[in-house]
Amino acid sequence: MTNTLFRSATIALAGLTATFTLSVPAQAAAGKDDTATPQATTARAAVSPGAAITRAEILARAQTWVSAQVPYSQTAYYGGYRTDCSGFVSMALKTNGSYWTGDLHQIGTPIAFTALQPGDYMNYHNPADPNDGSHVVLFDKWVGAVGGDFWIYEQVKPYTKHRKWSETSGRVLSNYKPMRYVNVQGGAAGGLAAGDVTGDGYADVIGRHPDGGLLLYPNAGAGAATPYGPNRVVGAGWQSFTTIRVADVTGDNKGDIVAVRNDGTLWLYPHGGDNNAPYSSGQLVGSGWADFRSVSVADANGDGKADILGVASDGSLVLYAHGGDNSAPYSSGRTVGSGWAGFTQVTADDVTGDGKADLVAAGADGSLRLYAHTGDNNAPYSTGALVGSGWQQFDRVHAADINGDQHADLLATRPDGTLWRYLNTGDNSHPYDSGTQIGTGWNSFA
Ligand SMILES: [Ca+2]
Ligand SMILES: [Ca+2]
Ligand SMILES: [Ca+2]
Ligand SMILES: [Ca+2]
Repeated sequence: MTNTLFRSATIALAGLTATFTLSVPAQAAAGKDDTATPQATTARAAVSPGAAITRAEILARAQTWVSAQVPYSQTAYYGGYRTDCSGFVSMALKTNGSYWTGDLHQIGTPIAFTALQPGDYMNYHNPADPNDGSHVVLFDKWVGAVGGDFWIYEQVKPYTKHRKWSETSGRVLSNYKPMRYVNVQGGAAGGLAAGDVTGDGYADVIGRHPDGGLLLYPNAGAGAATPYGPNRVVGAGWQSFTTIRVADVTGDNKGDIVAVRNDGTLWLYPHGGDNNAPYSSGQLVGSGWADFRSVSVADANGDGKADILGVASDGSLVLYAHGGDNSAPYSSGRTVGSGWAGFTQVTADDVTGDGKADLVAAGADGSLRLYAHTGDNNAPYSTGALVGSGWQQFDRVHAADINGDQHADLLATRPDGTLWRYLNTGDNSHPYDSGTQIGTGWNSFA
């Protein structure tokens, strides 16, 4: 059953294989990945850090150069940034001007290698001869265990790459200093999920602490001004999962957990029936999921069982409809869209109230778009309607029905840890109200 899943991921990876085969001889044969722009001989404009930026936005910006296949050059510019390794990282961080490997440390805090999170960077500057080996890469995520192989974005010849560190050559990892951009805000996206765990029709929240502890915040129910108050611990050891989502997979109206582990395996933890200890055992239901940039779980086709909508690295939107068998629900996927890599947030739930999940996506420019289900399960998402702006201030956005009217609301966190609720007004052309802060301290989940 997992073969089809694996094949789907392999297809996407095959594209990467073809591109880095071209690049390796060009940039690594001499053991020099890249060369920095010499500061002493080149007049440089003043540079400074940019505004606060979320990790999701950094990665989305990096992806735009991958998608555009921006050619490597130390003298050319693209979108205002120099098209070498350090200009690329400057672009992703949205700094004012292009830094080089010799001063990128001025806008970063040194961190431990094992502390790397999406959007951090690894800088190697060789002061003796900046043209000899100096390079900088943007950290994406771990391939498997923390501290092992990892995915990077980087600007190399012939053009921008998204690949694993193991797919480079001639590099010495110890030369690279892990850094955290001074203006990066907020946590990684995977450790927060919203969905009705308890089966009362009101969406609850699941949060995962970096130490692996899993907390359930049951929704206080009808009319609650602050629905997420007291919590309880419902699990431990969840730190190996990169993405945790809650939706009813099994069709019993109680939210199950669908989670992607850092080795790319997909796991289903069905709600066992006890709301105090709902997720006691999980089952392996897929592999090859590390390739997905985002994974949303919601009932797309209205059969009462949650499906998966994944955005692959190449920006394609892939729908894995629940096949009916709860022991192997997601055996085959099909592409139902393209160009989704540019969104910083993608979340799915039934916004319009027709029983079929819609997609809500935020762009790096802060625009919020609603892709309402067309009603055609073969082509469920066609065009997005602009339904909001300013959403770049949120590092996580989740669609879920908070107030029990069967129209999905939005739950969002800001990098400062505040939690915000945007209630669905019922008007599908302007579905969300102006938002209310309903909590603090939510940046502790990552
Ligand atoms: Ca509930
Ligand atoms: Ca269930
Ligand atoms: Ca379904
Ligand atoms: Ca609602």
